[in-house]
Amino acid sequence: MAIENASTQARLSIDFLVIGAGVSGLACAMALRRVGHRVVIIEREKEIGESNASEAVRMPPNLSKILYHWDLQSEVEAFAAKSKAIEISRLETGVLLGTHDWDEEVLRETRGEFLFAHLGDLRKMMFNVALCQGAKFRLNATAVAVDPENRVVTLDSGETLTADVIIGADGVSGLVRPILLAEQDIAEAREPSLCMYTAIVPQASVIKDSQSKRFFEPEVITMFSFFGNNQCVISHPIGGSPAFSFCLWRPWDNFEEAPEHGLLEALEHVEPKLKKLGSMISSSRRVSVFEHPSLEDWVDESGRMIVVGSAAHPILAGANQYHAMGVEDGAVLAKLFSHLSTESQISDFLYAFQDLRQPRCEKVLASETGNIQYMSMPDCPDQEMRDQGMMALAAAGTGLFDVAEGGEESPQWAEIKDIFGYDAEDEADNWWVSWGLLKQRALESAQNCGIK
Ligand SMILES: *[C@@H]1O[C@H](CO)[C@@H](O)[C@H](O)[C@H]1NC(C)=O
Ligand SMILES: *[C@@H]1O[C@H](CO)[C@@H](O)[C@H](O)[C@H]1NC(C)=O
Ligand SMILES: *[C@H]1O[C@H](CO)[C@@H](O)[C@H](O)[C@H]1NC(C)=O
Repeated sequence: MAIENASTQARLSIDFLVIGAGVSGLACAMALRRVGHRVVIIEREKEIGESNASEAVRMPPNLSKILYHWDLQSEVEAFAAKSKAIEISRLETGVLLGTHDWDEEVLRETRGEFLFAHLGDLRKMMFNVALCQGAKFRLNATAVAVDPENRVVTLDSGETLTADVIIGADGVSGLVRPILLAEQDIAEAREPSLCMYTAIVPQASVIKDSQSKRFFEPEVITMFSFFGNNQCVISHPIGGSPAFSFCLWRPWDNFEEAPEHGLLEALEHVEPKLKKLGSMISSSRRVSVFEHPSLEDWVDESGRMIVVGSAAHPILAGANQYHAMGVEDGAVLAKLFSHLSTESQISDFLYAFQDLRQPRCEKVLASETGNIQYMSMPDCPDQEMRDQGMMALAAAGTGLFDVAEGGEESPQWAEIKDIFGYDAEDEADNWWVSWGLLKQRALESAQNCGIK
């Protein structure tokens, strides 16, 4: 496995303790090992990826770009399907609103690819790489208490672990986020606004059916997006053990106890091909989507504990950027800590991490929330305008996000370029050059002058 490539090694190596081996925790572990820090990861699962084996993950160009930069292109290609296009239709009628081919512009400009896979496959790959890089895993272990002041984590077995920095990568309902919320007197959200139904259908069932098999053209892996009245669907093939992913958002409903009824109700009036696909779903998950309050401080009062991934900046479930934000977090954190040379920089770097990541994550959250609202706009004059506009582009043979002849770039396209093209590691380098380096020089010259 090719995991080594030239990256700056930190002059001072320290110990990180990561709580949670989800995508963000694993990304932190991989990235920090690459720059020479020691990492221990605590994970409740006995085997990485076992509980997420049948969940789909969409890896937008920002995410794939980082993994490629870490020399993992062939590992990723072994289990991911490359998306070539997006197709948008009305959910109720199947009327085509527009299409767009990704490969030309997006991929050239963003240096990544849009990939679809099983979440379990992605996590297993990241786990294996982190293990080869020397990260230490404590599987089948649950963190039950954290003492940030003394940097001690207690496991369910009673054992305690210590480190220089604790990273809370344990999600929105984990152990670490509530500690930060409490320090800041912020109440967690209780009222769900949306729910998401998600399911995976085996490829064999889909291609056996004459109506559904068009969803599965191996030559052109397409993301099918359905805009409906108050609900919307994103569906696409996924690589690895070939399957088809189905994701539906609708206003929060009362079917928590019996999700199959909620999905049936949601699919009652959808176009026939999708309805057929829905009938092949044997088990689905229903996820409540909350609008979480934003954490003001991602770094705990001790200056030695930080949150990443959805523990820091929860994005609505199923969003394209859900896992990408966690991988970006790992890339930025490690880029900063590659410059570590004295202990006093540790909390500076953690605060710098927050400064770099918070505005980006807020922008992405707003964009992703806006996308779901745009896709599930209730039938109304604005919705008609949206659909007419898209159909006019399609009739003119223009891709949805293309600049029309003599026209201006569409706002959606400008936003997609901005979100997909962000270079997490460049951002961290810029910070180091402008601020970190300045401070380090000041520190060194103070030391040279004998000032402490
Ligand atoms: C992975 O599985 C666990 C356990 O079932 C679940 O709590 C978690 O939400 C899943 N992860 C994602 C990203 O859905
Ligand atoms: C996991 O941990 C529990 C106790 O915490 C133990 O009983 C069980 O045998 C462990 N399972 C494995 C596979 O190690
Ligand atoms: C994601 O891609 C967009 C568009 O290319 C880009 O602007 C953004 O910086 C990328 N994000 C990351 C974290 O690389």
